[in-house]
Amino acid sequence: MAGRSSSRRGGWWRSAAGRVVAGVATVAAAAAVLVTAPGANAAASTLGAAAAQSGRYFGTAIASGRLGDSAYTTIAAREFNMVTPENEMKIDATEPNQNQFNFSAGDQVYNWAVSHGSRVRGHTLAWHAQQPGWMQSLGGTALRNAMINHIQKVMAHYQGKLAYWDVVNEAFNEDGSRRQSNLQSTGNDWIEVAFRTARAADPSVKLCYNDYNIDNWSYAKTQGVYNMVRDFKSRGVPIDCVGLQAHFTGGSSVPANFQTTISSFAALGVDVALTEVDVTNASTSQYSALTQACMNVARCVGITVWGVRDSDSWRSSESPLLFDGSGNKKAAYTSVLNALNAGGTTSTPTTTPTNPTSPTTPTTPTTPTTTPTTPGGGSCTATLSAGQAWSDRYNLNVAVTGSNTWTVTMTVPSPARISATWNINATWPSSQVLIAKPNGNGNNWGVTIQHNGNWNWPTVSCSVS
Ligand code: 9MR
Repeated sequence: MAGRSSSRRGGWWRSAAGRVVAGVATVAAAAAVLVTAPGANAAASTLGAAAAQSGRYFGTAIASGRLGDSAYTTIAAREFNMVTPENEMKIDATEPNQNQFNFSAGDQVYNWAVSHGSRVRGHTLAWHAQQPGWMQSLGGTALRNAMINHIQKVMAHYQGKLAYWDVVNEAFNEDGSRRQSNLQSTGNDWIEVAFRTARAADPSVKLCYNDYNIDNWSYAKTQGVYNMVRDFKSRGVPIDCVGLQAHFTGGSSVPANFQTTISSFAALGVDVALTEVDVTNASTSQYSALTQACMNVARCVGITVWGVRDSDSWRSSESPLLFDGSGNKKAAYTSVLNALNAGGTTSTPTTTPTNPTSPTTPTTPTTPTTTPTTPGGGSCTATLSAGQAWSDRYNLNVAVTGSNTWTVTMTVPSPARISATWNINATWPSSQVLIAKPNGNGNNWGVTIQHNGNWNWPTVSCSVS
């Protein structure tokens, strides 16, 4: 399956040599790729394949207890290419007695997933709920140490095997403040300690914060989580992704500003995923709207529905999933599949969507990259290379060498606009100019550029501060 990060890191169409000359060759290669941009493909016939056309995944929660049900596993194996264990990697499942670990159910789901070509999202390492009894009765330093030990041991077991880990789950109140819990009582820094512990335990996996009711951009809880992620990025606390659970059940529905929420988190330099989607009565319009919102944000990496059939759902009375109890595809399935096949757009689709035009060879690119300067005696170099491209936008990877205290100024040619960045602290002197500084996550970062018809690459200059 097409991993978003692997395509971004570049493999087959990224310049091997980088630097100025190679950059021109890279643009030519990008033109070839655009022929196969999502809208130009024949429609894919499963959710996973349709999502993979744009480098995304489409996942489901899997319950180990249902793996003996062949109707269930047939659908799951056919349609999905990401699996979240619904309960099997939670704290009560993996550490039922203190420092005695049990990975049997988690491994069962993991092994089923990978043997069917799926990747796995780990869920979840630190949470106020589903704590085993021994943990519920701990507090203070003993609990803090137990949390650290739990993260270390569970992540060691799955080291190098998972795509994402929900490191911390549901730590905020509806008003945007921190949820009171035994973990919160160990000190407000418990979340960042969890993330730092997680990074050290397995540097290969992307580390996520996951929560519900953070879909509406103007909601206090959304802002509370956003401010935490922004703070973490600014201080170098390792966080790679935010999961919007997107449970549009129990009276909530997809907000009109959902895409704004996704793009705002993405602009902080994290992946965004919809991690536990379900919708009351599987409204086709809401399912297509939430899918479209993800498709429209380059860094929305995938969608996971919280179960296979309605009968598998934690809220089965609301029939919120894409397959009915008999395993038939529902109308919502088709609306999601169509949205995945259509690819992303930057504007609201009309009733008669047009195929995105495959651009012809980009016009002469501005010579990309490298303007080393030497203020204060140091120098640095910023090298651009092509990332993934779509009909309306493309990613550029930036590698800075020569210094760890760099400032890169990137200027995009009008009417192109930078729509997302990752792994930097960004400031914006104007809509065309980005000033990038390190955010503590190294010297490789990137941008998504809405080209608006101008495929010329931005110019960059690098200085040492
Ligand atoms: O779907 C899960 C259900 O089987 C469990 O009983 C429940 C226990 O807390 O957790 C459900 O999954 C939750 C997920 O782990 C976190 N977000 C909310 C989900 C639905 O409650």
